[in-house]
Amino acid sequence: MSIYQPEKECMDRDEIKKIQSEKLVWQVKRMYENVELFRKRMDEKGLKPEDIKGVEDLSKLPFSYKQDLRDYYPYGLFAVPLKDVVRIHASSGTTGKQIVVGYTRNDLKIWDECMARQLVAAGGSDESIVQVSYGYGLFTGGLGAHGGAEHIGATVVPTSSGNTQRQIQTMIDFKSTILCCTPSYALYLGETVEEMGVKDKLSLKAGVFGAEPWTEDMRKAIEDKLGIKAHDVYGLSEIMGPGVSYECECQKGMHINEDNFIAEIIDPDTGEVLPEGSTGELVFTAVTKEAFPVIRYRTRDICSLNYERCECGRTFIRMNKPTGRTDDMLIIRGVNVFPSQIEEVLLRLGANVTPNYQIIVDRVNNSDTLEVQVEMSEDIFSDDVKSIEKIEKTIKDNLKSVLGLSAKVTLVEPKSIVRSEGKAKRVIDNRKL
Ligand code: DLL
Repeated sequence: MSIYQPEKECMDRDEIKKIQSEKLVWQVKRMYENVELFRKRMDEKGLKPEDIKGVEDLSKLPFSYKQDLRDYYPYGLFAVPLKDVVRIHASSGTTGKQIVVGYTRNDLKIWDECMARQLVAAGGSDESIVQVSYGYGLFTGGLGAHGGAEHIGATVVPTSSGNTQRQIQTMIDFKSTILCCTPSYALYLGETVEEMGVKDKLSLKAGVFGAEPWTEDMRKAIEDKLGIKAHDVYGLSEIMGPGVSYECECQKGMHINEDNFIAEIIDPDTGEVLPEGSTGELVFTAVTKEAFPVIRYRTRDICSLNYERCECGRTFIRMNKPTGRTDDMLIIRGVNVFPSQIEEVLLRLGANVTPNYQIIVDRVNNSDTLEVQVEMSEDIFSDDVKSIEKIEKTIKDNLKSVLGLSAKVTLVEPKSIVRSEGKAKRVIDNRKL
């Protein structure tokens, strides 16, 4: 396997630290000048940009949170004028309002480079035919993978997600060699390939899968069904999108693109930085991002970092697969869903339903399913099937427009959802991970 930018990906650790320090000092200064919230938080801590001299001072800096993006929606945290922003992406917030991120031309170049490193680590080159079956649009998956593939000169097949049988026919006819999509979609594609009996017609060699948690068992199943090597890729919109970290041929954790992102593991309750190798909340500082930079961003992902040298020769540290989250965000078919978004829809619809609801997530035929059970109000409770169906449809349509996902909606009798004496347990997640 080759390495896309060995001069960067295999840099001496001292060199990485030096670069991170220089860029951090630059980033803190410009954010202090341009981002009101950051300046306010620095002032509250009695910190001036001059107090930050390098990575050793990182832990002095204030954290940033998903809530900040909501409070400063849409553009309030940008560090450049909008005329310098060439792309916007967005992702689910905790309520109906999305969180918005922006990129300058240079940000896109860096993103392309990071994703290019992933694709080359998966065996990609200018001879590859890369089928991008992540969703295109405000979600970062489609255009993120697309940019990386073009960057290495590969031939991109931008199918986006869905239309599974046609997707497979395209894969066969266009001789796609690398597949990029969510692992659950990869598995679904693999099963459909089996059903269609066309595995021997595929030219696929590798896959780059991420945007949601997946297990080693799932990896084996995907590799087996599609006859490929499956690589894990991690990222989040707030930091960049896919390619914040990437898995090499060793398949033992994802190398963090440390020339752009500094990772820390903290105790989610106290905010203390934990010793090397500990499991805790992953925090990122984006030192090169121009349009939407973040310092010490709380990802809410739980994982650990691996500082051991990797056999592939890359010197960037690796993050292990995230094992969970510190918040209640669910990832359903690759889409981020907060229970509060569902609650908001129900409250908005008012009288016919009560805010007593239960979210049931499951995996059927390797595809995630979402069911929302909602209690009817006493007034509407009747045997009139037509009106019940109408209400169910209204809720379903509203959920679809807010979440971007189809959910099964079932109205249940008043007082039939189990009441809790403590915190309501709104979510039943039956997926085995
Ligand atoms: O999911 C970006 C992405 C697109 C990553 C395509 C990889 C491939 P968001 O929609 O903002 O961005 O969701 C970010 O998804 O905080 C994690 O909880 C989860 N996540 C992303 N990649 C992985 C992964 C994209 N490889 C959130 N393993 C993150 C586990 C992942 N969880």
